[in-house]
Amino acid sequence: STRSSRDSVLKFQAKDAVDNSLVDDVKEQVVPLPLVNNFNDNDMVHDKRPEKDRPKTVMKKGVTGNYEPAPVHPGSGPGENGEPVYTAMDERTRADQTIREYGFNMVNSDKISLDRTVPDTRMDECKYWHYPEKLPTASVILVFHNEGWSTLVRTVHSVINTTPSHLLHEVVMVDDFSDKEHLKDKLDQYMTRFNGKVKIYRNEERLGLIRTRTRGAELATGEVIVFLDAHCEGNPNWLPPLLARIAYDRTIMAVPIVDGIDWDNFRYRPVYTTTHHRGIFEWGFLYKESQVPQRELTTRTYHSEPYKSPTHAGGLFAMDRKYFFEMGGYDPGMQIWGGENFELSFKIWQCGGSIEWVPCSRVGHVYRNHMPYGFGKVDAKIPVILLNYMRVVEVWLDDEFKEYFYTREPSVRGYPIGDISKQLEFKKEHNCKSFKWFMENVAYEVFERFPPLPRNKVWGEFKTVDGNKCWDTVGQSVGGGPIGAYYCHHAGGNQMFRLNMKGQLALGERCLQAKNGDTIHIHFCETQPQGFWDYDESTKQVKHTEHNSCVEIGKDDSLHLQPCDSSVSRQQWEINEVRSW
Ligand code: LR7
Ligand code: MN
Repeated sequence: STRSSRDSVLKFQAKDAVDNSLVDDVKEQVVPLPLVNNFNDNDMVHDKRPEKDRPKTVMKKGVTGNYEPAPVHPGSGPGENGEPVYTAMDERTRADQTIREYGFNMVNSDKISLDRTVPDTRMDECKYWHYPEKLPTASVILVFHNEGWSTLVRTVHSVINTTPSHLLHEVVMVDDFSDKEHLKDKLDQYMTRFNGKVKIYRNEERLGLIRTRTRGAELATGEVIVFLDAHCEGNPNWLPPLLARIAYDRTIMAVPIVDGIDWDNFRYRPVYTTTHHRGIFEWGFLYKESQVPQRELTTRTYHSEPYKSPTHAGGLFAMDRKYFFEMGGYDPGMQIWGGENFELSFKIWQCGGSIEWVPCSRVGHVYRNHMPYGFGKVDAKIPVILLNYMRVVEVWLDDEFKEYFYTREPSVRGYPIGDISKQLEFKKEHNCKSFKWFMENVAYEVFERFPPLPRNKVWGEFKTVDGNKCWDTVGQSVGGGPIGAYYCHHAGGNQMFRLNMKGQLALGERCLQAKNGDTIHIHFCETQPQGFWDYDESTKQVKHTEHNSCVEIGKDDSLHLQPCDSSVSRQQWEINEVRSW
C-alpha cells in the first residue's frame, strides 16, 4: 500500500556532532534566535520587518522559561506518566473488536484518565527558552471521522491542560460525517463543560480529512491555526515554541516533533530525543524521516533550536491562518487522505516561505494498528492517494522530477487528474521557484538517499505463458520467506513489478534479491538503483545475470532460479502492463 509509515522511517547512521549536554551553567546567557534563515536569497523571508523589530526568543541558561509550566505530578491511575496499560483475559474479545473498529485498543484507552500525564520528553535545554511575551493566539483544529470516544476526548483535555489558556483561542472540532452515536449529542453535551472554548462543527457529507481541515481553517478565528490529529496528547509547553516561530516570521510553518503512543497499550514512546530528524520522501512519495544533515544543524547555536525541514508527516503543524489562505490552503482538487503534506510543503518552500521542526515542541500521536475506515465515495479510477500525488507532481515538480515519479508509479501515467490551472496560475503569480531549486537548497539529502530512477525496461504483472499465474509476494514482506506465484488478479499491488534499465527489479519501494542462487526474496532497495536482473523479450525469460540462471515456476507455484533453457515453458513470462483505468 502507499501509506506513509513509521515502519520505514529511515535512520541514518551518522552520529550527531552536537552534544545534548544538560544545562548546568547558571550564568545568564542571552542569545537571540533568528538563526534559521541562512539563505542568500532575501526573498525567502516574507516578513520584511528588520531584525530588531521582531519578537525575540532567548536562552537564559538556568533561568526557567517564561511559559514553562509547573511540573505536573502523575496521578496513580492506569496509564499515568504515559505508562502502558494491559488487557485482562476476560476483556480480550471486546478489546479485539475495538481494535478492528478503531485501529486502537479502546478497552485500554478507556481505563486511562482523560487528564493523564505524559513524560516530559523534551531536551533539558527546552526549559530555559524565553519566548516573546506577546504571542499570537491559536485555534487548535481537530478533524475527525468515526474516532473512538476516549482517544478523541483525551485529545481535547490534553490541549486544554497543556496550553496557556490565554493563547488557546479555541478548539475547533470538525466532524467529517461520522456515523457513530457517541460522536453526536453526547459529544456536544460533553464539550459544554469547556464553556464555549470547544466548538463543534459537522460536515453534511463526507469531505475527507483534507477538505475538512480547510473547512476547519475557515471556521477558525484565532491568528494561528494548529492542526492535530484527533488522537494526540501534548507534552509540556508544546504550543509557545511553535507560536514563537510564527511571531518571528509569519511565513514559517512550525512543526512539533511527533512522539509515538502505542495503539494497543497507550505507552507514550519518545522519538529522536538526542538526534534531529526531518521529513523527506522517496520518488513514489512515501513519507520518510531521516537525520538532519550537518549543513543545516551548524546554522544553529543550541541543539534545541528549530531547524528547517523539506516536509512533514501531515497531521500536526501550526501556521499563520491568513498565510495559510494566502498560500491557497490545500488544493481543493485533492480528495480524502494523503499527499496534502507534500502539496502544502512544496508550495510553501517554492513560493517563499519555510518549514521548521521545533525540537522543544513535542506532541504524542497514536499510530493506528491499521486504517479502520474506508474512503467513501471517491471520484477516481486510480487509488485516491495516487491521484493526490499526481496533482502535486503535475503542479510542483519540474519535468525531470516528474519522470522519477512515473517511473516509480508507471500505472497512473496519463490518468486525467482534472483541472490544475488554478494551481499553475498561483505558481506563476507568486513567482514560485522551481522544484530543482527546492531539491538543491532545501531537500538536498533526498538525492543521496533516493537517486534518480533509471527508466523501466518492463513493468506490470509477470504471467506464466500457460495458465493464469502471476508473480506474487504471497504475503511476504521484507526479510521474510520467498515470493511465489498466484492467480493473476490484474490489480497491480502485490503482483506489480518493475525492471529498470540498470537491472533492478522492484515492487513499490522494495527490491527482489536471489537467495542462495535459488529463491527470490524481498528487501528494501539498495541506495543505488541497480541489480542483476534482465528480461529477454525474445525468449520471455527473466534472467539473473550474476547467477546466470532463469526464473522458473515449480509445480507448487514456487519460484526458483534454474539453469536457463528457453524450451522450458515454465521459464517463460509474459509481462503485461496493468492499469486500473
Ligand atoms: O476521511 C477522513 N476524515 C477525517 O476527518 C479521514 C480521516 N479524518 C481524520 C481522522 O479522524 C484523524 O483525526 O483526519 C485525521 C487524520 O487521519 P488518520 O489519523 O487516520 O491519519 P494517519 O495518522 O494515518 O496519517 C497521516 O497522513 C494523513 C494523510 O496524509 C494526514 O496528514 C494525517 O494527519 C497524518 N498523521 C500524522 O501526521 C500523524 C503523525 C505521523 C504519521 C503517520
Ligand atoms: Mn492519525
